[in-house]
Amino acid sequence: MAKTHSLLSAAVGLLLATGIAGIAPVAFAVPPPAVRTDLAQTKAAGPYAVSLVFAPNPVRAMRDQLMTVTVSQGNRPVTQAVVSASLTMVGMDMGPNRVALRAIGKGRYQGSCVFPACPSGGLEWRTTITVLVGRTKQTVTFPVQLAPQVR
Ligand SMILES: [Cu+2]
Repeated sequence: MAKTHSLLSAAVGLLLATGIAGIAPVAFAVPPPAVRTDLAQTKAAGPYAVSLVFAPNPVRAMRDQLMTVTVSQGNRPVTQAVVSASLTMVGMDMGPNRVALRAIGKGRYQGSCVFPACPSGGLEWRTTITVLVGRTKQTVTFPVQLAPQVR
């Protein structure tokens, strides 16, 4: 049984290898983004834990991207913050791109943004989140890897 199974595995493996080899130029020309924007990234910003997630995924230039930021302190949601975001391209000044997020409850803040298409084809961006609570401002920066443009 074990032998049959391993033979079957080998056959399936060969089929897969052949299949993958056949589409290799397409499958490997576009590597998956290094930064998973479908998973919430969480970082500390002063006393707060700030997480960021984008939808849809992967993030692409020139379309509306919903940004959801969650702010908590000691596992309790921070609901009274004023949260905004600033999008910057790594290595190039693409002009100011600020996003105001609105509170949607439970320490979550949401806004829509658009990453411009870079003439150089650069896909590496950063999102800097500003959390203002009272007069205290904290900022934290997350990497954002855009997926290549579909044409
Ligand atoms: Cu650029």
